[in-house]
Amino acid sequence: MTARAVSELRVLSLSGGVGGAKLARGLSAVVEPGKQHVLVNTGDDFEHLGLTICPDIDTLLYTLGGVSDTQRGWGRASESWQMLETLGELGGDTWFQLGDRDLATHLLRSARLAAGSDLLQVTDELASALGIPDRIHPMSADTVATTVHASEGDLPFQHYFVREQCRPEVNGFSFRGIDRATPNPEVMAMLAARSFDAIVVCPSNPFVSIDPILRLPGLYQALLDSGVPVTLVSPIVAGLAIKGPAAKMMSELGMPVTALGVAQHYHKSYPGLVKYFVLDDSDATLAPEMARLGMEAVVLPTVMRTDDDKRALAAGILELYRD
Ligand code: FO1
Repeated sequence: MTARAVSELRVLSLSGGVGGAKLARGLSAVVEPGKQHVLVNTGDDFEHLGLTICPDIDTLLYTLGGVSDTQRGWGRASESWQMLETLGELGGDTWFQLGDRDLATHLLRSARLAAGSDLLQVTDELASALGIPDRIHPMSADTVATTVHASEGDLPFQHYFVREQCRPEVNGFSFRGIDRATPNPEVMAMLAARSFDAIVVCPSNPFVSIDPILRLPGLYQALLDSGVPVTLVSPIVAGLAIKGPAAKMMSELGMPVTALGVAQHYHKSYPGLVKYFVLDDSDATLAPEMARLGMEAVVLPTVMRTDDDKRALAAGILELYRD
């Protein structure tokens, strides 16, 4: 069998948040147009000011569309804030910052949903409007809402993450509606048809970005049955989360705040799922520990500052899948 070019590989990536979107952008640059399918978390979604807001979908849309604010990681570049400023003057809620350009996405999505489209259709429409060559698949068309169990009570995800700035101490999470939610049917059909050559879990928050996806009824089993080796990129590098509250959450949950702690979480929650565990160069000494968890450690530079970094990490991962 001639070794297939990395660019021809059909990739399923699982993503949520800013870190995940960065690797998805790297994968998009390495494979041919349409070869990457991104299964994205919707547990962060919420209704706000009468609008349906889908932050992880939008972070992915803007990042893959090349229009994201790369400094913040979320929202659009060249943004203005006239609506938000006026909303504040009128006494509206401004804790969740909605830029003028970003608002167009929320208005269009909310209007389409109100007119009877589902989240999968609306996301396809937005992705093609942004000229994105990859397919972006919301994890489900059904509503799944992440609740953070914190010292001061239960908080909807965006209240925890944005309004409270991740300050509350967490002791667990739940995903309202997940038991009744149907995993994205197109992705499930592609898994059953063995349509993927590579499956990559991006360096996203394990608890609030990846768990909501993997906990959807039947998805974990479908990944196992697909016969495709799964690669997971650690979101913890040298004991720190590159962005977001993953390290703080791990510490509050009593887990070791290391890449090994991440591997142990996935080994316990999803036995047999992860074949390749990607460690950053700075964590290379942890490699031997991975074998004990039935995982093969792969050491690569995983901190993505530039588009070249993203592409290099994506290429390094996909090398694992060439025949
Ligand atoms: N994150 C913040 O920390 N503050 C915000 O005001 C904020 C607004 C916002 C608006 C649209 C959007 O798509 C994302 C936004 N985010 C904001 C990020 C959002 O909280 C995401 O849930 C995180 O990226 C984690 O996934």
